[in-house]
Amino acid sequence: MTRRMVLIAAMAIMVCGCKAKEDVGYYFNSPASIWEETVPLGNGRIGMMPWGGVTHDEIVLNEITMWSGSVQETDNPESGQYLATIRDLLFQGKEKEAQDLVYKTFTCLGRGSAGGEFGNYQIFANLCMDFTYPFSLDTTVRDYRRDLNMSKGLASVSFVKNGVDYFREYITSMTEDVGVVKLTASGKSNLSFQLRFKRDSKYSTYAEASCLVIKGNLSDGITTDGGMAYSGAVMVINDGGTVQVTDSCITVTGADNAQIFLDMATNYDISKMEIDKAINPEQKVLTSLANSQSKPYKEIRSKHEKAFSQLFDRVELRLPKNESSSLPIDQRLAAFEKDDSDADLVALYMQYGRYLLISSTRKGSLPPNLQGLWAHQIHTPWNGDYHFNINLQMNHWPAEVGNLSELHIPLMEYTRSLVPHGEKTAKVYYDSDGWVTHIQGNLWGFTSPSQDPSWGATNTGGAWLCRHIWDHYLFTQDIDFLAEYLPVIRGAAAFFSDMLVTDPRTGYLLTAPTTSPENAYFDEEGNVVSVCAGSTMDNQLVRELFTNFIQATQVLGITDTLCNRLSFQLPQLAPTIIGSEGQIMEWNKDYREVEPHHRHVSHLFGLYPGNELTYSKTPELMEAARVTLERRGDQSTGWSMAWKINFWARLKDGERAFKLLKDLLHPAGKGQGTYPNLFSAHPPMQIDGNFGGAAGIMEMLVQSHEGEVEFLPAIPTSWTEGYCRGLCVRGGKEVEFKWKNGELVNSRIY
Ligand code: FUC
Repeated sequence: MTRRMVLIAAMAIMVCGCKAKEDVGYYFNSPASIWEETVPLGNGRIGMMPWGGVTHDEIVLNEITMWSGSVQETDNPESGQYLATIRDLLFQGKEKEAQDLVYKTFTCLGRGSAGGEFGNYQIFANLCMDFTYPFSLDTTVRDYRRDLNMSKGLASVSFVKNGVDYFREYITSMTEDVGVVKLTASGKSNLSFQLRFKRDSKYSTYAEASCLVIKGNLSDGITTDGGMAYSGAVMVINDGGTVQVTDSCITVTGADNAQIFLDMATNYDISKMEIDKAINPEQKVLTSLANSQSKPYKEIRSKHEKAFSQLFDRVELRLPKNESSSLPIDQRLAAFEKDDSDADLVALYMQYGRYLLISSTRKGSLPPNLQGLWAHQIHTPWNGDYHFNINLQMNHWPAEVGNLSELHIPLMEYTRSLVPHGEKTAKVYYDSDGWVTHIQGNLWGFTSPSQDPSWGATNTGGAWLCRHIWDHYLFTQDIDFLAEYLPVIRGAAAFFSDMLVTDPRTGYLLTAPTTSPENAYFDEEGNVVSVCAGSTMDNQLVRELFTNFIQATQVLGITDTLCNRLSFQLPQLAPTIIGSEGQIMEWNKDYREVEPHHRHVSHLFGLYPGNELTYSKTPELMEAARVTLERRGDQSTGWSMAWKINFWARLKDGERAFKLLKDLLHPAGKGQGTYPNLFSAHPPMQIDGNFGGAAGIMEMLVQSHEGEVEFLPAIPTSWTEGYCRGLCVRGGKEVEFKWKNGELVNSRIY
């Protein structure tokens, strides 16, 4: 059977999955010894990561709005007057001088992200649990096991001590919107523990209505506690024994079983994208615990499980297993390095990406940030923020194809929330219509260029975010959605239509000043320079943005004069050019790159996630893309290797895509790859690699960017057989397919 099928002529051959479905997950046989061994739970708003210790357990708690910072005036009103000079200098070949001027004049006001004014996503708190056990001289612990069940969204710990079976189950309920820990012990009165909150900054706790409450204020970026108010509460429902609540802890003594309920909240209003002083987070959490604690755990758990699996079970992937497939996850990861025939680990990794998306966002919430939802520090790497030159977008690569389309919506809503801020930035810096955002974002509407132009001058963040709107439409065919979000795409297109400038040397329309994220080149004098006029990524992004907007108006039957202007400008955009080494040129001149192995591969945006480069349209550019990747090398940060899996999949090279996947799955230790809990290592942990890697596996299995569906475009020969159900393709369809001896046996598009 052919692997390519024109979408319209969809075949309807039943594929037999045959085997009963097993839950997807992994386990450890010891408590976590580092945070990267804890297992992530989340319901799109609150997150929990239990360490699972026998005498001391600790749950890292997260709440998606937990951000320091505040709305700041960051657009520099002086900047616009320098734009013409900066551009002239660039076009005169005085790149270094242009860059110096950009550093002086074309940045945000204030200290930006480095100074903390910008704010950062951070841990909510830790919930510490200290256990005491009935006295015994025998201190051994037997049969310890710590599980993550991804199909159901559950974590558990079980062990035997002094002949007593202990069991803890942790959920972040999708339906009650609270965290619950169920604790059981066989026999009677064997459960005694103490709970308290811990946080590495100023906070207070007190007892209220059988709850232990934590509260505090975050920094607004200027003062230490003038920002967001937060509060969390925990309470215990016991079966036997006693419970005592003081201002600092809850003590449970001699219970048979117990349930811990907890909730967290801030006074940030996502729908308004600002702090609402009228919101009382303490009241919120106390009310939610009062409502949920009366419900039987069994009922809470089964509702949660149903809601979770309704999302998770949409996709199934079966790949060959070997004897390592049943090992604890840390050992399994290490074994895969030596023997990659445990292809089932690849299926697990793909599903883990879907699991993380289900857990870290939901309708009405925020999109996952650099930490996803899971931060264990106050000062998170890169502020745990939103980066728009690859990272936030990569977080959403598995959303559509992975059959979690509704989880793409928070990104759209976030993008739309940037528009009014970005309109102001567009006027101030570029005297242009429309809206722009540069590379960094936060909860406070920051759209200015960042403080350091070497990475902060990129201005195509908004253009890139808009491709997600169009792709969501392509996958869902949801016309109402497209109509609702058309103004966002229009605003981004209007901006570029206005700000593009003609390069007098070539006649091409270019973005300027800009960068090719976050690489630098040597100018003719040998200076290291990042700021440039036009970059290949920008050209490709703007070309795609204009094309998508025009197509969207056609789909919606709208007449818009902007389309005429864009159609006139499109042929004037600089094309993607092959450089002297046969590579895709990264900038508009064939400069020598400072870091040939740079982690960003921005000039291949048109290969993936874009679709400017394909074998049918641009075979010579596909060859140049291959050369580019060879020159760039394979080893890099987690997200970079994840991106390269997608590139090689688009180049239809299954062996090389698999090689990159193996690099990504390399046990990270202190370096790059994957941590024991399967979190991606930049290092440190950064969630984008997980999402990009999951998307890469999907891209190896099925592609749909050329108006047809291609099954198994890039699988390695070692994946001799497999079964896949539920991935989505453009055109609003799902697929199911099965292969044997590397050949498609049957397939279905529905
Ligand atoms: C970009 C990348 C870095 C890191 C940061 C969060 O700036 O270049 O590698 O991923 O985002």
